[in-house]
Amino acid sequence: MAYFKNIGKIVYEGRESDNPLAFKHYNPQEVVLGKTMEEHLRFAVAYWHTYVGDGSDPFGIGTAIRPWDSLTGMDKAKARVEANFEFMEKLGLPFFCFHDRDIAPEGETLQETNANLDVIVALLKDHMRSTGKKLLWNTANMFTHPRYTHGAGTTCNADVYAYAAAQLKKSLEIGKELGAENYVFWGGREGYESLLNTDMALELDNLARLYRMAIDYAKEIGFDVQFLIEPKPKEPTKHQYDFDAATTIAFLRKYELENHFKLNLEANHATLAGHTFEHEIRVAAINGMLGSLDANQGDLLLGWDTDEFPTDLYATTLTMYEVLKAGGLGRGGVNFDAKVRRGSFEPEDLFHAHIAGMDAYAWGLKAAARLIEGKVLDAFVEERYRSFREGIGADIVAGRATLASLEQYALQNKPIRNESGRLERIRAALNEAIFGV
Ligand code: XUL
Ligand code: CO
Repeated sequence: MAYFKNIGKIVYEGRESDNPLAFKHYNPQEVVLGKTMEEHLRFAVAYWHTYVGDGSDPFGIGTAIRPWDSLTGMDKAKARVEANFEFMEKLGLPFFCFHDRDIAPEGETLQETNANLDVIVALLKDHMRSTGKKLLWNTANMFTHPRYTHGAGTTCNADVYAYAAAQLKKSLEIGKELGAENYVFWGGREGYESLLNTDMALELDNLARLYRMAIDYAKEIGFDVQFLIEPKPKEPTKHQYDFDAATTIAFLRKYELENHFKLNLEANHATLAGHTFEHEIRVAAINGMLGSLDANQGDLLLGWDTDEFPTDLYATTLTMYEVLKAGGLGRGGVNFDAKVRRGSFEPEDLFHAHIAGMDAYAWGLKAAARLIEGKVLDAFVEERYRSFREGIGADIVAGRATLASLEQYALQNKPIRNESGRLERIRAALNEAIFGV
């Protein structure tokens, strides 16, 4: 059955096209810097926003009109599976991502919940086999249900911790069954409201213990997966433990877990942390921890996670620049962890939103390739740091310098001369790379 009856296959028609249901920039087979766009971008649809989200907000109930609205329970879950593959096929999306609770409803007991999951996972597997679509990552939702009010891996209640572990175990089994490329941990309620009632050291130790159990179990069942942690500074808790890339890397190193994890970075989480997305990607990349991207954008006028579809070309260009410089996303991809606005309630809007995001990323990829091919930034940065390639700078980089040798140099040095950083000239060049004709 077709759920999106009025929409056909979305194809690349190029810049001249005025068809809103066509790609103007995303041309999957077009080669950019030696790889096709499809290979670079590895786009994924986020099950939760696209099939489960209903447009509700703290002030109003859902507005979304969806073709499966009349169904409930497992019938609705099955309809969403069908809709997912139709949607991916029509948009040419190679991957999808989900939380366990997105795909199947919770039952009265954990046994019943797991049985619901088994039915849907079998259905997903059939469709994946017949369509060739793949699972970029799955995860366990350990934050929505009231049992997780004090957290999951960082809860104060050992019974809740055990429940979370059971849920995680099942999710790893699902990941293996569906051949997931990655498994994501986003610390939904892994954080705290107030130190007045919190044992931070115990909570962090316990979180690391849960990660260790996941590594051991994946090994035990032969699940060849890349584990990812998704940093976020706040929301839902006031202080999320995985605040940003740097904090998360420090946590992983403390517990000697760094070789088992990479990061799943999200644009809106970066801005909530007071960083740009490209900052977070660079921090991950220079630490060998760039895993995957959750593509969206926030609103700088708002202090919460608005999860808008990414349309800002400066941001997508600088994002893809960082990705290309880091050597690509490997097993990761570009997952649209993004939702249509509450006022964009028609099924057709889901297509417009993904087309906008895919085109913005394709544009960003092409502009980033122009920056790299023209050595626009590289040439300047190379020149800017040239003092570290000769003389005293080369000594510093080689580790030959000491405070005494540097003092000796500084004492006899001529007056120091700095050079302009030329940021405005560089920004103009960036504009040319993005918009130049
Ligand atoms: C929440 C968020 C999650 C994760 C997966 O802000 O980004 O959807 O991506 O749990
Ligand atoms: Co996310």
